[in-house]
Amino acid sequence: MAFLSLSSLVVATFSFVATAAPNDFQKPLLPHRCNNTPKARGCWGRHSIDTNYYTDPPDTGTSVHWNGIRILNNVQNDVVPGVSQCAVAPGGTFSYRFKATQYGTGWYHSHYSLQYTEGLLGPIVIHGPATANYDEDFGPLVLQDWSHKPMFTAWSELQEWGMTHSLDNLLINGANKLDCSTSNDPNCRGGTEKFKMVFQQGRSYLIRLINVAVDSQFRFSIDGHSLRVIANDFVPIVPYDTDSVILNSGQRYDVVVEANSDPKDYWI
Ligand SMILES: [Cu+2]
Repeated sequence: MAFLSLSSLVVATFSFVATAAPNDFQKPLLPHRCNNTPKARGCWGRHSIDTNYYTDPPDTGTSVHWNGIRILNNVQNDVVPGVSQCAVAPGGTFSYRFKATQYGTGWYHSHYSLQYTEGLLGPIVIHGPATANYDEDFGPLVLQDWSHKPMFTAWSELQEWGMTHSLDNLLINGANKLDCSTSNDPNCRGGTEKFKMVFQQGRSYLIRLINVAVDSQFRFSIDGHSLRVIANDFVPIVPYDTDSVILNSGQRYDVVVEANSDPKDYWI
């Protein structure tokens, strides 16, 4: 999680160490093979003219997008690998520098291939004024869809056979429960807990909703409570009350919830 305070910090710097995480789409790094010299042009470190890029995929880099953040006159920090920067090599570091000229709720995610669907993402809060009062800033609620099968595998199946893959679960701040006892999917992982938040009656809470899904739209609501919407993406808005908000991928809503119902459990 990354938090910036707009009043005290104008320039934000983020450093990321990119590592090649082994999973089923990446083979272990190939051993060093040869040097490229005037007399051996066919060699290029771990790769050569004989490298089969279908069976020996090149090392995976990364880059990190500051979703929704304005990167004015600062193209080299605008994250698109192969366009505004080279991908950060495995084990390498890269510092992004930008001016935080907006405030509110955002998120960052890998801008390289499908990495963010495997978890390379997180929320960003840039603190600033609000259009309505609240007692407590609860922080971000990251709404996510989750595939048991690695998305790289699902994507290559889609390319090869045109199979559609619907995602297996939905997560709030990385948590949800799933009963795998009736599933024949070997990738199913159960035994986990649902996300819970605890309110104190009479207090009001700012909740920062973020949809980071790859393939899902969310309608967010809390039974027995209404939501006072005070910001959308990085734009403060005139507050309005509603029972639910709809978020498409990448969108954020800041809502204030008053704990004014009977003290008991309510479904999110
Ligand atoms: Cu983005």
